Amino acid sequence: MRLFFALWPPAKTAHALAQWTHEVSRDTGGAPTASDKIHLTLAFLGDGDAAKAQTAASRVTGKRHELPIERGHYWKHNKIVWVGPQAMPRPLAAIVNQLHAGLKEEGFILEDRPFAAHVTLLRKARPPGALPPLPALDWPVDEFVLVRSRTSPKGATYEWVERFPLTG
Ligand code: 2AM
Repeated sequence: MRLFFALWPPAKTAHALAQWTHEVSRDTGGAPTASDKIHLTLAFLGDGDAAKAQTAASRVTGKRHELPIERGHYWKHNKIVWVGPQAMPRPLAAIVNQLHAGLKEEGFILEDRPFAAHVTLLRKARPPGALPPLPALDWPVDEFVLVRSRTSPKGATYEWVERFPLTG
């Protein structure tokens, strides 16, 4: 069982991303993320105490904003195709910084590497040629969620533990 915090896109946005992924996969092969599992991870906690994570998250005061999905990219080191913003939106950086600081105060040990806002769409993909242009997408960030992930031979199932609305 693993816990993580994430942003979830509206269903329409997820479908558009899934369609784009399908197009990419004709070139690269690989395993696409199911539409309802498309997300952007804010913090990965691994196996931890959900109550402590909830305490940290409830202290975050963030502003609502839009997440621009402007670029697609391939990471050779883990063979994933992902999309994300060109630059980290300031309100999102503020949320991530507060969340990470709060989680550390609650005793979580987070990864040392700098946070990279990415939405994984294809795993085990071959390097793509040119990626097709991304569709126009709306991804309003009104809340973030604490998610419990259970892995089985069939893949991961996600269960939302709590939603944290942004009020600013
Ligand atoms: P990924 O998409 O780049 O694999 C649930 O596993 C989410 O947590 C995924 O979005 C995953 O990112 C992210 N994550 C970050 N660090 C992870 C780790 N060490 N193990 C598994 N997932 C991790």
